[in-house]
Amino acid sequence: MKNFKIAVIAGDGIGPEVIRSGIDVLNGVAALDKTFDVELEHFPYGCNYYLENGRMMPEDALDRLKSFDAIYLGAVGDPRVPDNISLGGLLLPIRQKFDQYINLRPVKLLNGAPCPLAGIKPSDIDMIVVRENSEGEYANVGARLYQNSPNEIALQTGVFSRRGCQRVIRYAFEIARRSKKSVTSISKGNALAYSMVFWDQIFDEVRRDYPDVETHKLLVDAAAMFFVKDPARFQVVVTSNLFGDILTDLGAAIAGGMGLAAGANLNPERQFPSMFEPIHGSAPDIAGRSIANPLAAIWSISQMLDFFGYEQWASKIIRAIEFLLVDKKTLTPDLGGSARTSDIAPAILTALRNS
Ligand code: GGG
Repeated sequence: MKNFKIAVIAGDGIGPEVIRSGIDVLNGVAALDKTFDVELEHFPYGCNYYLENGRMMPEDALDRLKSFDAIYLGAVGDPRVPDNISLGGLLLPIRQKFDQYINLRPVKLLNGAPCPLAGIKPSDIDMIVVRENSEGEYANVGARLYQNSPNEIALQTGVFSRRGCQRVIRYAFEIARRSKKSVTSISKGNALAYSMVFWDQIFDEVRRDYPDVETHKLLVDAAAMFFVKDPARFQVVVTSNLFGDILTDLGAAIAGGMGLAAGANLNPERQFPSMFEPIHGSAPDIAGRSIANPLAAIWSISQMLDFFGYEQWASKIIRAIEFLLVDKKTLTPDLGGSARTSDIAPAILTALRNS
């Protein structure tokens, strides 16, 4: 029997509620599969931890997390804590220190999911966004000078290394080659003459190794427009940290909402644990009301199982989510239903048992 050790950081706001549903699905799948088991350890890191201890997680947190097979993260953010502290004290250091340089975010309109765009069918929105996840605009290099004076200056530098750009672009090409899809690189070389011209150059270099893969290049502003006007043109998308963050929220908006958007932070070499999360934040306005939609958290369990090599369970979970969306009987209020958060995992497990 294979045993997977999962570190759970439920985090803030609706994080603990949605993570509970994801864990129920994971345990349920393990019970149905019978060839693997999961061992969970909960870590109380997040904004409450910060308010008590002055930091988002203890100094040795990364050492503690290092030996796990995966990290399952809920949400980070609390109105009582500045956003740069909550993100910069937990999510970003985990991604960077564990070299989770790939952020895989599916933007896929499932059958039954709401779409605000007219005349769109599910097959028109089916892309995978490969976001650079370890450097770029989120490297957090910069300075504040002459603070609180009229001459005050803030500097924020992007970090784009040859190795960092090459490996994420190559990863996108490998997905595209395997799945016989096109790759679209999204950058902003016309305005960002150092970082993004460099990104474009690396993209051109890497694509020479993949003559079999159709490629496209777009400026990020045009890409944002096409996400809305013609999402069918995108299949595999590769882009920088900041652009990927923004475009995948737009992607969520066209593909069912934030309650259906999942992300995998991968260290493909498996030298460190990878981390799986719903991409939404902590939604403090609805926390504790049992109305949060846990489908994104459940989708991220599908990504975790896929990464562990259980591709069939990964697809079955997506089909079970799709069943709930089409059936409409067990959906949370954001999707037009009246189910509670805790109703969703049992419905997913019933759909899995019937599949
Ligand atoms: N689900 C984790 C979470 O709370 N994410 C909020 C966020 O601000 N994420 C930014 C990012 O993914 O870079």
